[in-house]
Amino acid sequence: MKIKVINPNTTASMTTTIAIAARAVAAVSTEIIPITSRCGAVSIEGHYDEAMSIVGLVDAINEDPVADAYIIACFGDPGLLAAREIAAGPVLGIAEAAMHAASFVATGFSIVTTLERTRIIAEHLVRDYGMEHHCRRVRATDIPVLELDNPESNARNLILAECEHAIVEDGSGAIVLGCAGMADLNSFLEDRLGVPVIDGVTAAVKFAEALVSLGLRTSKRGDLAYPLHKPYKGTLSDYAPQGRMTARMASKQC
Ligand code: 2AL
Repeated sequence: MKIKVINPNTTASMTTTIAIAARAVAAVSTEIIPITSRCGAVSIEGHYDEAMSIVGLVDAINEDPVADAYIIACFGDPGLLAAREIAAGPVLGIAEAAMHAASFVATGFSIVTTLERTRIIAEHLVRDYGMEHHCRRVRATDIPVLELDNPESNARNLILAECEHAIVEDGSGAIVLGCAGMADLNSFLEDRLGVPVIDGVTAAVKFAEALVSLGLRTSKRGDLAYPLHKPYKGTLSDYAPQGRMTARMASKQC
């Protein structure tokens, strides 16, 4: 099966980190197709960055080849429901996947993320996903997303320290990593913390494989039906829904 793993920010080196993590857990028969968004912010750290990332995400879903499943590799899960509207196969957000995985292996988990503002966004997601009973606390490290990619930064030690606080102070039995750029930290952290550490990229790959193997696709009944055919005006006119076939959208990428 083919799984597109879409980094909705425009930093290719982060996509490389994400792709390595995804391929490390994928089945031999799974082809991971990593995609870096062609337009938008270099890192996604707020509501505006998220909103602006959705056009690039739509392009990535629509471009060839068609995949069996899609993963939005950003912890805000930007555009998740819009992506489900346009895709036939399952679409998973890494925050959603990680929280569900954590809820299977611990009665309480903490999320350790980047900036204070993304901490608040993650709290919204906890509520949206009905995870309030499982998530004990969302913690920020004040590390900008691109610093995770900088080998000179002290990011991994700061994240380790915050995870240690989470285990002791929150009484959490598992840690959810709150950024796709942390996808390479799993074993470093797990070796030192002694609790399950869940990165959403790898969790989403395994859930996507399971859903595809079960023959499950995105429901096209109700609000996840393909978008209604209608004109769009201005700079988004090329993104007007064409019904099921989105070839025109695919040929007019941002
Ligand atoms: C993210 C992420 O996963 N990628 C990105 O650019 N921003 N999320 C975050 N919470 O920092």
